[in-house]
Amino acid sequence: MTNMKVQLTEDVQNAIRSGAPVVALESTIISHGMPYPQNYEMALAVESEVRKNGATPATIAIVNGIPCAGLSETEIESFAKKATQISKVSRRDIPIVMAQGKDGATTVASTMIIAERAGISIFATGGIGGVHREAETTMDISADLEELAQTNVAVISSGAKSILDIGLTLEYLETKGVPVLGYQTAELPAFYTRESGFKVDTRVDSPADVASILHAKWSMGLNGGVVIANPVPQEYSLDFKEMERVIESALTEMKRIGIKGKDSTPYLLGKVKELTAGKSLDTNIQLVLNNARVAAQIAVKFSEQGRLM
Ligand code: PSU
Ligand code: MN
Repeated sequence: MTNMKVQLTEDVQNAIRSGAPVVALESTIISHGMPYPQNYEMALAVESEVRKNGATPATIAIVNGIPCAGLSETEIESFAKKATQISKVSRRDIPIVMAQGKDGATTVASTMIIAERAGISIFATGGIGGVHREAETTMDISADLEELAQTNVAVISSGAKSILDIGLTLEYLETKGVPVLGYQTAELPAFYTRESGFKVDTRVDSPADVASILHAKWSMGLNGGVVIANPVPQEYSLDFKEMERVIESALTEMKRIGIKGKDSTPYLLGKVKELTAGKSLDTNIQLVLNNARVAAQIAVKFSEQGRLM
């Protein structure tokens, strides 16, 4: 579905028109996921990684009320510098930020929406939102999951952080009919670590095999996304037990000071970073780069196979 409401940069528009590979990237990770200047450097490095692997990057955000696919370096810098002054925009916030003519950093959910409207099928990020721990009482379930249930975009991530209940997140995705593929792994990674103790639905070993699954799903009219879980490279993975301890203490602190709603995820991410003395930031950057690389390779195969159909 294409829609005139999304503004494209010239290179993104040319790539989409000609059916060339394009990879969407989100902006919440820039404004709310990492500090400046690492967020700015990360955003540019990720775009360059996508290009090196044969695809066109399209960083997605709402700029002055306009949903955009493809940002200039100056725009990326502004999203990186203004950081949390820019609102975090998920599905429910899109119409408000558009009508008010403001800037918005897009989450996985809203990036998927804008990517789909622009005609982009492949999207790389760090981690997806999910069912939070104790969601049975808080009802805190990320809008990312509902988006994956209905919007036709494949999301390459390093799984879900264990700030979430990974088991419940997988149950939710199963109910909603969202395939969870492990890229060269049978185990779902837990963002900072290659292990989580949970299995994926299917292990897939090559970009071409992932692309075939995407074409099969969408050509059958099975609407919705696909989660492709790509583990952090071994040399950057952190210790599972140590991360569990850090996350437990971040969760306890969050409960104590009463943070809720859309502020939960950014709070937990910041606290984890603080408690690991920045070690988690380096891991975060490396896994995003790795996801961008694999996403570009999948986009190349997805586009090649699309031409043969
Ligand atoms: N997980 C991360 N890094 C992030 C996010 C999640 O490891 O930056 C961001 C993504 O933009 C994701 C959003 O879509 O948080 C989920 O927020 P919420 O739980 O409020 O839906
Ligand atoms: Mn939430």
